[in-house]
Amino acid sequence: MTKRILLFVSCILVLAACSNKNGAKNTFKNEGNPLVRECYTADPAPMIAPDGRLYLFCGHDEQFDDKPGYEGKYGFNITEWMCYSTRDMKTWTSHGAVMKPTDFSWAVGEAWASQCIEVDGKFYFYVSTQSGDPDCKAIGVAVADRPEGPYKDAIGKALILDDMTPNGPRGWWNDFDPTVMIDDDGTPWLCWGNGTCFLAPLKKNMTELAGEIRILPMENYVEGPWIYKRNGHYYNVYASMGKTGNETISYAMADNIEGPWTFMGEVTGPAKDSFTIHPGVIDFKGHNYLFYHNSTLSLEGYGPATGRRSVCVDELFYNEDGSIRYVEQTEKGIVK
Ligand code: FUB
Repeated sequence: MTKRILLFVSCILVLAACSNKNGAKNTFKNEGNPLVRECYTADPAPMIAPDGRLYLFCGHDEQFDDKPGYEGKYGFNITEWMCYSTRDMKTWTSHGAVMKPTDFSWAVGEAWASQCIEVDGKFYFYVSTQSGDPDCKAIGVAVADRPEGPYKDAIGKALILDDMTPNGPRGWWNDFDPTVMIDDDGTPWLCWGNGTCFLAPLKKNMTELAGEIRILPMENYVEGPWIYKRNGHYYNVYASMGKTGNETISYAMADNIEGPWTFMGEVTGPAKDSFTIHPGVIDFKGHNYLFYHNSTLSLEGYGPATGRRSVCVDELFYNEDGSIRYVEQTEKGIVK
């Protein structure tokens, strides 16, 4: 009985650590991987804000099957998106939860992968959630004046719905994991997809499609695309299927965002104890970083699980020709 009460109290503490909405300001030191240890976190999406801070958005993993009210499916239970920030990659501030799927009037389901981008002083937050049950994955967009929110639904409906794309290998699971970039000519591009990698231009308002949805053929593609441009090359870093049956991270490069894309190989292997891995690549203060998640953290008696992942970061290096060197996932991370 005492054991049960202790487990329940621990569980509440783990949840409380991450669930302060807008205004929570805990700080913590980067002590190696996993980077975030106050609660379970997944699907990292880094962004540099005009204030010079790196903001990190991620989902709050809460797979506590033995906890009353547990509603997770597929081993996940992700009820909110979290935000962290840093000036130096050493000291981090937790801004708590910035949004929940229920903040979108039309959405049901969980807080899957997201990405935030700043345009003209506004922060556009693209998220994966569901538009209906079961499994009609969808992409929403919210907007805020500050990176840590408060965010509100920008259009009052889904930006991408499952009936806008052909049902590829994953059927109604096609439309999630958004990534956004602004091209040199000012065109914003939205890329997303599970099983199929989709690409579409956005209008300058960031909240409407400006053209047809294209399919980007990507070798060994599973999900979690992360697109960006560096020194004239386009990159798509994405979750691929590894030889062990767990996801790895691969990448492709192109001279034109619409293709053709050349498969370049693996960026890193499977994440420890996790079926999924999800990339977020960023250049910050002269260093390049690969954010990803693994499942090595044990918090309050809960060990590794599909839905108890933790955000990690390791340094990423480019070769002279722009190709990416293989990234070893380390426990030390970027701590010197
Ligand atoms: O976290 C839920 C889903 O798992 C994400 O949307 C995928 O990228 C995978 O990490």
